[in-house]
Amino acid sequence: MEALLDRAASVLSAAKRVVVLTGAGISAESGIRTFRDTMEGLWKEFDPQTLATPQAFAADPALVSRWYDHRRIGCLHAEPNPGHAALAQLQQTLLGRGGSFTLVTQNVDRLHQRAGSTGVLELHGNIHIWRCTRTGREMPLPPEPLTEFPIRSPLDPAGLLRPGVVWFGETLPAETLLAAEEAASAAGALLTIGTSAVVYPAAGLIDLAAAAGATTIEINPTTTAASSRVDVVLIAKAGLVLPELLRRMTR
Ligand code: BJW
Repeated sequence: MEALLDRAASVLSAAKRVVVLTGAGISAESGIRTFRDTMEGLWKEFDPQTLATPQAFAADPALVSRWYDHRRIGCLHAEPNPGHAALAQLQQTLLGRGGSFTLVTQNVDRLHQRAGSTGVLELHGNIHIWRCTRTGREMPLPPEPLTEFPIRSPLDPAGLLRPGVVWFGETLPAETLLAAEEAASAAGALLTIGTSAVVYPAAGLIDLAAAAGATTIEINPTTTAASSRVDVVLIAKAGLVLPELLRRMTR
């Protein structure tokens, strides 16, 4: 582990352009369940992979919006953890050295921004802004849990509010995806953290960077679909290893 940490730190220090791709695992230590963890309590009989689809919303908008509202409130109550904080500091460190840094996240929780990261590319939208199914107009929800589902749109009597996230089968925000792909294609190093790397096109960014010659590093407590394709695998929790990586880069 020591040698791998040193190697990762020297790769990140030497790269002029660094791209970080995060997934649900980086927020696990903030108490937010990962996407492919089993749910608990009220929601344990529901499969997130079934609920996160336009088909589920069309079939049962009350159920799907209640689930997203429950998760939205969980995100509001969660706090960024040392992994989020280390990434915000890594951005400052690398920019201060004249390099470039792009943080691409699949997460919808906004914890990176709350930790101080800037310019975050949110591939799968975010859970705090909802939009009217009729007008497409977006709006934030109040900070307390809603009580009536589905949520009627205040903009159109025939419209509902849906979460501003990207469901399976929906396209990612085009400009955000393009910016992420351009950054990955120009990266000297790509660090993938806390993602099972099974959802595309996000997982494809790892291959895009590798094909362009970047050194790839993974942080995850278990091996993933990407582990056999990356150069350095750090089997560890993000909240423990990221501060240590940063310490080695700045000592
Ligand atoms: C820790 C930790 C700690 C724990 N520290 N780590 C190419 C091939 C095959 C399929 C496709 C393809 N291209 C497109 C597709 C179809 C589909 C897809 O990828 N399907 C695959 C699943 C088979 N993709 C799409 O539909 C995308 N749209 C699209 O491509 O449009 C064009 C198109 C349409 C139709 C056909 C073809 C093309 C849209 C994808 C949208 C994904 N949306 C979701 C829901 C968002 C809203 C919500 O949150 O509810 O995004 S699904 C879900 O998965 C969520 C996540 O962002 C995403 C990724 O999950 P993530 O982050 O990796 O979480 P987990 O739970 O899987 O993993 C957590 C990891 O953390 C684990 O590894 C743990 O070990 C680790 N961990 N503790 C570090 N402390």
